[in-house]
Amino acid sequence: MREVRDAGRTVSVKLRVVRIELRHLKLPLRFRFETSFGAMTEKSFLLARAFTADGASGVGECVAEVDPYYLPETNGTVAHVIKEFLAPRVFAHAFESPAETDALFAEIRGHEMAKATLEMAIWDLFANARGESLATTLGGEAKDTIPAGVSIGLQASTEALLERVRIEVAAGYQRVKIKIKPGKDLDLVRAIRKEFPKIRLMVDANSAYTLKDADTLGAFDEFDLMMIEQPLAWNDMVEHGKLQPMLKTPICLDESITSDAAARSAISIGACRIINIKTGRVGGLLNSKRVQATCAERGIPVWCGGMLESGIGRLANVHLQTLPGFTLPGDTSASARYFEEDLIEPGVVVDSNGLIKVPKGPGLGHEIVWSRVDRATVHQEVWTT
Ligand code: OSB
Ligand code: MG
Repeated sequence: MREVRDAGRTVSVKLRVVRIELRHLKLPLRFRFETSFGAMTEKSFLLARAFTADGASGVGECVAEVDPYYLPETNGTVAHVIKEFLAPRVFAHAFESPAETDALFAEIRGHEMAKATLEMAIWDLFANARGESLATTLGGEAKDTIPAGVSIGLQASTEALLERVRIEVAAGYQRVKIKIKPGKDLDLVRAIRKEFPKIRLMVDANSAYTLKDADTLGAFDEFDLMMIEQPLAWNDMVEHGKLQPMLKTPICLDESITSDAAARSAISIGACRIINIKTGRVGGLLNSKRVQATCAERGIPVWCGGMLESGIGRLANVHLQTLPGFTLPGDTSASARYFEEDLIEPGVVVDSNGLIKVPKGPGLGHEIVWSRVDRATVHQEVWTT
């Protein structure tokens, strides 16, 4: 809700979205990012922009990919759902709070990434209209910095992986995560531990194992890992509940946590001891806040995951991490690791202590360079009321 001073009275003005742009962008990645489910050399993603009649705007980055190999949504399903189901509901509503998208979108099942895209644009629109930072609009704490970790993809050789770890540790990152898959797992961790016995280290399997691999997964216990991320199937919480008691290493769920309800279920059956929050995966910033609160009540640490976002989605992740409970370094790393030229100026920077500054200006707090966004845009659709 915006407030207008009128002869000393404060009059509330409801916010109406009158125009939505949905762009498809392609940005080359500085290096190939390989996981157990595939490899990426380019970031191909959707960007939504919501406008009010007086020209205020907000932007939302989508974390869906070209194919449904991480989770079921794709750029194609997101564009369809935004156009047919979400945008019409946003146009029909007068907003007093960005939290109202929750009820507006409630009857649409699933499609978390699509919902999160438009929801982020509306949070950013409110932050811009109020002249405050997204962290403030979200209700974050007055933190100046957040701790940064880094996610390293599968490499061609163990030596190549060690070289990447050396670079990231020297850069100051507070925690290193490596991707694993069957056959590329224990040997990698053993080699890293030999050279770096003390760094905060973890592995992410992206659902590449089954319960039959419990012995392999148990063998990680000797390496003092912070956690094993999503070892088993993306849609099987019960199996994680069987695996966790067999391991000393905490399991962290990523793919399996698509809502606050999923977080409650996972924790209640002991399927994990840590949760990775990704706004796109849980259906938005409000749901991210809910998952964070659920975890805080139950003593479960959370951290903010990443999806190789451009600077726009990356900054939203920075603001989200000002909420209480984000005590562990996340996967938000420096812009320059991913892109020759990010879409924001300045890019997200990580200092030698592994810290990222929380922007204090309105909205995302860094300039979005629209000429670069235009150059990266391969397709655009516009809808108006
Ligand atoms: O599982 O956390 C994951 C990237 C794409 C899809 C899934 C994941 C990731 C990452 C990269 O680990 C984190 C980042 O650097 O943004
Ligand atoms: Mg993960």
